[in-house]
Amino acid sequence: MFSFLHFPNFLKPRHSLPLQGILLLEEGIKLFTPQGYSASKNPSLALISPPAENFATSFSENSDQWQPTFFTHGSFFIVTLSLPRKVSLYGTGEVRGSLLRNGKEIELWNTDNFKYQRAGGRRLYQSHPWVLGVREDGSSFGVLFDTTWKASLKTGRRNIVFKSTGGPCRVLIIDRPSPQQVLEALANLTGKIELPPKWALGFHQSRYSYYPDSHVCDIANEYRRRHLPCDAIWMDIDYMDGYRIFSFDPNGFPNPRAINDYLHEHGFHSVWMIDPGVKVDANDPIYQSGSAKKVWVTSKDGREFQGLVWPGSCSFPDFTSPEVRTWWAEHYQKFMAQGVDGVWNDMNEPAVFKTKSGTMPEDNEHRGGGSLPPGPHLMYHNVYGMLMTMASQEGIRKALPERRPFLLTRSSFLGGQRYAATWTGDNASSMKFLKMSLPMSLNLGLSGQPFSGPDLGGFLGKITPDLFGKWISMAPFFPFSRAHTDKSNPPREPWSFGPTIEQVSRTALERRYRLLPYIYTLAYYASLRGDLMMQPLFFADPYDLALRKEDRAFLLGPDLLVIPAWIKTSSWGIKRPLALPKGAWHQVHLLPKNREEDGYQADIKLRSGAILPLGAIVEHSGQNSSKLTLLINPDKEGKASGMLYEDAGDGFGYRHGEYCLTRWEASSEKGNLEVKRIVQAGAMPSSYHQIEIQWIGEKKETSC
Ligand code: NBV
Repeated sequence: MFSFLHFPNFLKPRHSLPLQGILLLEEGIKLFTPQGYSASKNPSLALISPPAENFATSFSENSDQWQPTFFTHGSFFIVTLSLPRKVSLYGTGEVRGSLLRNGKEIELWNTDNFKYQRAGGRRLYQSHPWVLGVREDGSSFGVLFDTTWKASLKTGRRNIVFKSTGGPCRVLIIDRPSPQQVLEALANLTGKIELPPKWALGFHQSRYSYYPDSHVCDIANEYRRRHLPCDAIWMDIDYMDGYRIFSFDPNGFPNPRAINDYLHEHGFHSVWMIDPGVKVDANDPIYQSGSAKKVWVTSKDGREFQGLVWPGSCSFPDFTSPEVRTWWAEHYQKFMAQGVDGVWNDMNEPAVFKTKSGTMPEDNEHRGGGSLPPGPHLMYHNVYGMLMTMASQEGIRKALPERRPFLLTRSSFLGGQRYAATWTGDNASSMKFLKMSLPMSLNLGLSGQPFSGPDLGGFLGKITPDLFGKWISMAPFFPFSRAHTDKSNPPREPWSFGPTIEQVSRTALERRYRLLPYIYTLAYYASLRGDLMMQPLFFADPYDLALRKEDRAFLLGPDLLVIPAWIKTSSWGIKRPLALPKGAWHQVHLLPKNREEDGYQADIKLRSGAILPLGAIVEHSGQNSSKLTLLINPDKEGKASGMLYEDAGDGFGYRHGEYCLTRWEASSEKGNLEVKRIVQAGAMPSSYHQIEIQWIGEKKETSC
């Protein structure tokens, strides 16, 4: 059963552990503490403010209540929780496979997992010890196993079994009337995303690697020359000098400031990669200062641990220590001063080459500090990436205090959304991976991380023009929208596949930019309340059981239903009929109909009663247009409403009122349409002066 956590103690007896206390954190949120739990052996990194240990003493005698049971089995700690009948399970983080997580087994051990092949894909780059349950009646619960140790999670028919290599840990259960409310509570407990700069919500072009710097400029030029919208170009590891982090290759990237200036002049932002491994090199300033400050993770015998990664032998900063995080953060000062806009943290599981485990030994030692105790790698491995992003975010923030940080990470943990957006690692260029990318981002959202997306096009393997067309047709809808590919592949930019696919790409990218005012509003609500940007279909109607396992279509925010064209045209097609939410969802077009009918673009439908704000077609998010289109789908009473968030697109002025939150209300009475603009909050005037109304249904007189 638990192949991953070997069972030398298989024959050992189980010992049940009594409950020490139940703490009611707020109505419907309970924290269960087993006997033997100790915060110093099981620090919480998921929760923003973990309740102090001694609070959990209000022992409850009520054994009728639904609660977890705790055991020890040899050296393992086990939690089981019985499940209600016909429950639908979700979450469990970044996982391959279907949206519905019933009957799955996953391993919580962050793993560099090329093509998701290792361990059958049961463990990937991130760990989320979290399950979301939706009962038959639509009410919902969430279970958070509050531990960072290596563990496994099994969602059986009758119960959930969580098995950890750490000692007794606390379990938190949230019970709410709907899944949306459970996720709002999860966001309050584990944190929300930072409001991203607007450019980060545009389209991104990446490759491993654009080299030398002139290649970066060529890509930027082609995008503009061909009028293909794009906001950012990404620099992968080859920009570095011998893969030394925070350095630039003197031949290929002698003047990074000039490249960044060039990109900025042409309306692009730049994102540059930083890995955790520091080359063991007495002449490298990062290694020198790190060694002087003794920042490295050590082996069991107390000696500096070294492992192979891109630069050769590397040492690894021990991000569990606040002093080490501050040391790390300081390096961003000089780096960001080169005009770097965003940072990409890769390989931070951490990946270590030529080892059986793919990472550092489990008995390596971390020093901890602040609220974190010292502990073995077995305890800190799963949060190594998240602690790295915590330090990176601090560094970017200090280096550019007037700008919103943008950081992308491969490895993370429950709560990691506080520090970075994420992508789903090294996927492949196949239909299978394209299909899988939808439930992957959906389940990341259902685990508290709303800002994610896959490598569009797929990272590994060959691609046909047709398959690229299918991938790029999804660019409008993933919260994080970036095309990326491996080194061994020929060019993968939209124009590399001939004029037909270039036009398909243009249509897809223009659709994203038309949707940008809506997507930005969704990001605002994700940062404010923890709302999901990309949502599963069952959010539209948690009572409709037919929607519970549908993962071929999805929602973008609450108002747009997206049905990929490829589910109709490929062998992934409709083997079982697509389950769609009931109600008058109306098909809408963002561009002239004939352009959208190219056989690749997804159908999109607007919820009855919704108003969708659309921007003009621009080539990047910094290009201003004062024209806003409101697409209105009135309900049976002829009414509709929608929200629109606007601000400067970057900086923190919005925290002091420099934003504009508008509620649009539309009604139709006796043949007269009325559209009202109600400024709900914020002191900034709207930047939209020209409002175009598109009323779905008959054409009528409009006043605005
Ligand atoms: O830095 C190179 C790649 C990167 O392009 C990719 O996105 C990461 O997931 N990186 C992994 C290391 C090498 C992969 C073969």
